[in-house]
Amino acid sequence: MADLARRFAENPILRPADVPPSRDGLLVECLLNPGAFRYGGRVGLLLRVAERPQQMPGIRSTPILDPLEPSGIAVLSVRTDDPDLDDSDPRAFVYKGMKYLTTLSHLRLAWSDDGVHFTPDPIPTLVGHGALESFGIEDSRVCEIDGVYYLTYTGVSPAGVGVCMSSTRDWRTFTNHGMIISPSNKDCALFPQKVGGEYLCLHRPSNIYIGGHDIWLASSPDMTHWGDHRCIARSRPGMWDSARVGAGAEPIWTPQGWLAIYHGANEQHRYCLGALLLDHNDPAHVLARSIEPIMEPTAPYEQTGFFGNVVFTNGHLVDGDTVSVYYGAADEVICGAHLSVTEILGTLSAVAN
Ligand code: MAN
Repeated sequence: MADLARRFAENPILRPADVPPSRDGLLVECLLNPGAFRYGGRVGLLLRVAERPQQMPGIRSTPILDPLEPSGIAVLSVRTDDPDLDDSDPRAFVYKGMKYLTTLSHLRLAWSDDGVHFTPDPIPTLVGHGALESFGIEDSRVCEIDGVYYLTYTGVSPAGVGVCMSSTRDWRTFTNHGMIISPSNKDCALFPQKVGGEYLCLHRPSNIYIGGHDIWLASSPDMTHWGDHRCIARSRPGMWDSARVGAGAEPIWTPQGWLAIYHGANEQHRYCLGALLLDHNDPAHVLARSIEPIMEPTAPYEQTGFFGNVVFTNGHLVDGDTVSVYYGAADEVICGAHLSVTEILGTLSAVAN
């Protein structure tokens, strides 16, 4: 095993109890998968804050955004002995044939001077809006291009799971660009610069019939209209990333190519991190890929939690050879780890295209 991550001694760096709920009647159940960026000399994380009402014995209750409710939120409550309920996954349940999430997520800023000790804002930064985000917004990547920070995150609703985008220059006012890639799609990571005159992103469609949960590349003239879709990295039967793969944060420019850290899960929903090396000028060309994970859930806070055996990243900062990876552990707490770009590159194996 080649786990290259030097975990912060302070892990977990943020826990649910560190963040006040967005409103009375909700509890912060989990902190997950933050975007990471630098702004004004500080490090910012854009946390995913997952909330729900206090769970009563024998009842599963979950909040849903509903503009017709005076509070803006409806609560669906179902008895756990209801034969129409399938409650086997802590993250989602099926009731009368409809799928719901067990928590409602919003995005919230946390700030730090040293990249380790973070102070979360007391109120949400971005919450779901409209019919395509009624089950919340999740897992925001943050990519800065020419002074504009682009946030690509997952919008969840009964219509499916798609990629939504907002942008900001100052982290106070935000422009909402709506859903830029339709369901089923998530894990959208923009490249930090144009390649061949076009914006690029990695994204992850989910196919139920033929195909799977693989990483695709797309290009755009304007960041909102995406085309030239190409499947560049598939899940690999029998390996640690056999069931699904998805991009992490923005690919990192290195002299050898674009280094893209990604997550992969197996059929047991064990989430690890790996990496791809993509050609500078034609990133659809995968030069090399991890055989073994570069990071696996080995620490107790990664193995046990709201959903155990998960390390999941969509935020990192690069300083020379060091990548500070911010990640969600066991879908419950926020952690950090340092990895070396050189060490990651040294573990990748050439891919025949
Ligand atoms: C999915 C997403 C992530 C989550 C993982 C592990 O990929 O919902 O937000 O962290 O599953 O549960």
